[in-house]
Amino acid sequence: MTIAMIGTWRMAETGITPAMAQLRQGKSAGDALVTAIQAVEDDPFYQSVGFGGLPNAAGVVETDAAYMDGDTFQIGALAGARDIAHPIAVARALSQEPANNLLVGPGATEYASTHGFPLKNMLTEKAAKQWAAKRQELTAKDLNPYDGHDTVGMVALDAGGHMTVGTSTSGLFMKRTGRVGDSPLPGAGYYVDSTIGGAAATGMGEDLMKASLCYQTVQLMGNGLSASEALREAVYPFIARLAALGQHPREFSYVALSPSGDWGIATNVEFSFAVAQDDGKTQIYLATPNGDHPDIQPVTAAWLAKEDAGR
Ligand code: SD4
Repeated sequence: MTIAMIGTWRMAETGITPAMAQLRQGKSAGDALVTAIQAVEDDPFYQSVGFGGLPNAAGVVETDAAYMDGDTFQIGALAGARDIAHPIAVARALSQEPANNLLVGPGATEYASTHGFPLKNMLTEKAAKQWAAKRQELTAKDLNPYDGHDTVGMVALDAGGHMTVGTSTSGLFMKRTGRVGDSPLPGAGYYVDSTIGGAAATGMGEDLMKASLCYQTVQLMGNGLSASEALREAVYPFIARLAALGQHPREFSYVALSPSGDWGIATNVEFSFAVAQDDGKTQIYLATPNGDHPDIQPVTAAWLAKEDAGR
């Protein structure tokens, strides 16, 4: 049986590499997914996920995360959550509850603290400084505050053919308090069915949540399309539709994986992602949109050095 993982952005590699070692030892797709996403959450170098994530307009880090089991369709998610060190681990625990599967704000923090999950101030000094500088800049000029956002979204396949999907993000830099993106929303931010495959999204949540493109991608894969074909059919026509409605579509990027290890991506912006299969090493790729398909190249050493500069 094939084992595989795919994840959004360069940061996914940080988690996929140790998680693939676990899959090779026979660990489950659920354990591997949490290991992978937690590694990204713990790394303050990545400023859009977990510890070190960029804060909201009030200077507070609020996280969104989700976990889905492709065997059972159990879903757990949290939104606008504060002080939770490992949102993905809490999302997984919530997926095992019979109800109360999506918790927001203080409810999420209370659940984490009463169920033994570590609490932590997620704001680093570096992120606080960036917030102060951004606030000054925003008052001085009329700028779009919502840059500096990336979700880590991953799909995992274990040796037993089980699949999981997860997302974790601090959302948009300078978002309003309580703002929630697509990442905790099933169908829009993520979806997985172990008999068909899974998909996860990153980009501008306000646009991504206008359709359930992860769900649609999985259904199209179920109709026999490859991961790439399914994403192409789901994603690009929707972006075109938004444009036709005069809506100026913002960033849309997706990863998808099937139980045979077939993977694909779709994007309307330059987008990096990481993939690993069987005994192979984790490969980071860079995709550039080209009409209704991406051009995909392995990243160069120079690209990686630039991306990791300042680490
Ligand atoms: C959100 N989709 O909160 C997330 C952020 C993201 O690339 O993925 N940006 O809207």
